[in-house]
This record gives sequence, structure tokens and C-alpha cells, in this order.
Amino acid sequence: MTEKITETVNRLKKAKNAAVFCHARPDGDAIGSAFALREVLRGLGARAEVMCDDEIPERLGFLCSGEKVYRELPFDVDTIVTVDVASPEQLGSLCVFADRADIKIDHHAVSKPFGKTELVIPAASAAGEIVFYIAKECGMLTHRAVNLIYAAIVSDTGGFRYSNVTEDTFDIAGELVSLGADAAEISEALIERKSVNDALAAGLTYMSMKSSAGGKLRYVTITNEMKEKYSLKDENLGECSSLLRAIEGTQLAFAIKQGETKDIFRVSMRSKEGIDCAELCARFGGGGHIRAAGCTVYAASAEEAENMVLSVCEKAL
Ligand SMILES: [Mn+2]
Repeated sequence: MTEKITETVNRLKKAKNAAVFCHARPDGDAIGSAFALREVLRGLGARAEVMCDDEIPERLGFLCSGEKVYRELPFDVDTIVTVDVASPEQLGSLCVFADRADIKIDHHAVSKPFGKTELVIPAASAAGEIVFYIAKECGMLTHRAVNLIYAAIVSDTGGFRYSNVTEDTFDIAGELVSLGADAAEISEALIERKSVNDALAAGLTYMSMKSSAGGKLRYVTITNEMKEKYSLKDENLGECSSLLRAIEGTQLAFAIKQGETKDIFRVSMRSKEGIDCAELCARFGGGGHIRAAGCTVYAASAEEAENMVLSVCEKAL
């Protein structure tokens, strides 16, 4: 691995005008890693900007206040780097640049090859871990870079809680803290803090929750009427199914959100060990991971949609 890092660093050192791409709908790892890499490139004397198909989400604004991401090349580039991007599709409309990528830096286990060279380390909990090794080798662990990398790792590990956390994750985090990472502030902003609407969505989820199979199955259906009543947008409703899964005794949870027309229902499903959400969602033409998957159901009413998903889930238990 060390050789691969050195190889990447040598390539980065040749950059004069660089663009760092992260995936569309960026999360903390994408933004943290991309801006940290931009910091490294600038420290090496290159012009560098971050490219992304979507704006920086508001809750990540504290990491890069006043910064912008580009959707078009800001200048003639000689170096394109992608970070936290597993497949060209994840670049959204910027996927046309995938083949031009000089270096692909990623940590996803299922990663589609693209670009000219790759630095893929699936054991890394976050792309931020890989960027840490690069920044360290370049002697560019500035206060800014340290905070960005720390945030990337906190984001992808859910605050050091998920199964992707390794001894290396803690070693790196420890080193970042010793270099001055604002650990408590970053965790507060990324893990603890909720917007008022996110909090209302959580309240609505708990208050409207239904149970089946003695509490092994928990679910909620959020109609457009409910969304309007509390001024909730779909971005506030992303955690509903995870909140239900976290309740003691729950083995399977789903949240249904009515879509842009009243006959479309988006289902998000979460499970604990032993139940394959991806397989259940595939029956409705959806898919995803074993513990987290989704699908879209078409029904005349919310009740009908709920009953369709409910019967499949009850049989799975
Ligand atoms: Mn990531």
C-alpha cells in the first residue's frame, strides 16, 4: 500500500492545474476528502478546485464556509482526481469526466474501474483515511486538512460506530486529534446536531409508527398531507427507517414516503442480522444492500401501498 501512496503522491506533485471530483449528493466523506485533497494540491503549488454535481449540503457548510464546488472545469486542467467515487454514474452529470480521471481514490468494496490509475483501499473506513496517508506523505497535514479528514472519517463511520471501523481508523483519528482536529465540534455538527425539520421528522416517525409481529416489524407511512402539515421535505425523511430499526426488538423496519404524484410511494427498508432487505425490495423492482435497501411502489392509496409492503415483510419474519 505504501508504494501505491508514494506513486499517487508523485503523480500529484506533477499537477499544475487540478480538479478534484467527488460524487453527486455529497456526504461528509466526499466533501471532507475532496477539500482536504485540494488543500494538499494547493500546498504542493498547484491550482486546484473541487468539482461536484450538487452543492455542498448546508450541514457540511461549517467545514468549508464560503467555498464553492464547480460543475464546469474552472480552468484548463492537467490533472483530474476522483475521490470517494465508486463508479462513473456516481458523478451524476459529471460522469463524462470519468474516463479522463488520472487518479481514482476510493474505498468502496464494490468499485467499478475507470480512469487511468487507481488507488482503491477497501479496508479504509472512509476515503478520508486514504487522503490522510497522502497528506501525511506530502507533509500537508495542516489544521484545515486535519479537520476535513477527521470529518470525513466521522461521517462514514457514523461517529466511529459502524463495522467499517478498524484499528487503523482509531490510529489515524488519534493522530489527527494530536495534530489539533476539533473532534468534539465535528462530531456535534455531523452526528448530534439536527435541523428543526429533521427533529420534527423524527418525532412524526415515532408518533406515527405502527408495529407488527410483536414489534419485530416497525413501519411508518408519511403522506404528502403529513409532509405539508409540518413543512417537511424528503431530505428531512432520510432517517425514518433507521430510527425505527434502532428501537429495541425490531428486526425489520420500513418507511414509506408518498412521492411527487399521489400514486407513487418510495420505500426505504432497514434490517438487522438475518433479513435481506435487498431481496425484499427486489420484489418491487428495487435493490440495495442487505441491511439497507429501497424500492418504489405504485398504489391507489397510502393504505394500499402500506399493505403491499407489509405483507411481504410479515412473511419474511
Ligand atoms: Mn466514503
